[in-house]
Amino acid sequence: MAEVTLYHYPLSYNSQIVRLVLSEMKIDWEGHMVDIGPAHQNYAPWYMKLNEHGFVPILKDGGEVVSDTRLIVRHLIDKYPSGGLIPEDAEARKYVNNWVETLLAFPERDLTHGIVSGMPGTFTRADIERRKRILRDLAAAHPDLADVYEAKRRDVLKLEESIDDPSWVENVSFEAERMLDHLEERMAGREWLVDSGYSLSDLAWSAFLARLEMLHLARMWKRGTRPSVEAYYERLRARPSFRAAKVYRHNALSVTVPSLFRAFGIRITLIVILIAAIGYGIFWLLDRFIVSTGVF
Ligand SMILES: N[C@@H](CCC(=O)N[C@@H](CS)C(=O)NCC(=O)O)C(=O)O
Repeated sequence: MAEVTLYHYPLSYNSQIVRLVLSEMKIDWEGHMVDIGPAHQNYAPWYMKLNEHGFVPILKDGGEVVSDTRLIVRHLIDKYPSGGLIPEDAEARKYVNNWVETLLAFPERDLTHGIVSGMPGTFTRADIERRKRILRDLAAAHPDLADVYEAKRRDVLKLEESIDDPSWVENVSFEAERMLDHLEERMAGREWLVDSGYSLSDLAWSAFLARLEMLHLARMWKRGTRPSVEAYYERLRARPSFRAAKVYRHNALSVTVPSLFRAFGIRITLIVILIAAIGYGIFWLLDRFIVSTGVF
């Protein structure tokens, strides 16, 4: 049995960063999936007792429990051979740490939830209402954890406020563009961000770029927009850790559908999927045969 257990979720940006670190550092680990999708297993009392913020990832290493991605990465690098992820040179180390801090501080959650529109956007908003209800019920059912659940409910309200503010979501996308401009400039004629080779900052960028691609924002660097970033991302994608850590998924359904089953049961999930498929089908037919033939 591995010493290290990671409580994580396949689609979580922070979990992906830690999985990349574990893979690059060749650390043997065991995964415990905590469904932060509609099943909200991260709100379970046992989990909130491990991490009162109800976030993934959490790392258990022997008897030690470490929460927060920054601290988890630090813990792993301090305890195990880093495999060159941290450069020896002080100047390069500072540069690497700055990017890692920036990429970890980026409000990825606001972008991921705020950018979706149409039917997925409607589901996202409905799920936020459901989260508030679940947290209120859990606070009533577990008085010993009432404060923790109330704090988590405030966190959900903050997320709701952010994604309901189009100018905030626009600012966050703009910030991503600005960071990509820096990256484009830096990567011109370089293989990795620092001369000593692939580092923790490249690792963090690979999770960030994969997230943008999953949000259908790869146009930010494709088709000649930022050619150095495009070539750099290809190199990042080619690393064995990128595949091993399952950083990019072309389709999130393999994760979200089981989560829907867990949350609502098979029958209701199948009915919802059927209604959504019919809705999309009608839209597709209208678009293809009526709008494009000029009837409207
Ligand atoms: N400060 C935390 C943030 C982690 C975080 O935002 N995790 C997200 C997934 S990437 C999460 O658990 N979301 C569930 C929720 O908001 O309820 C860290 O660095 O680990």
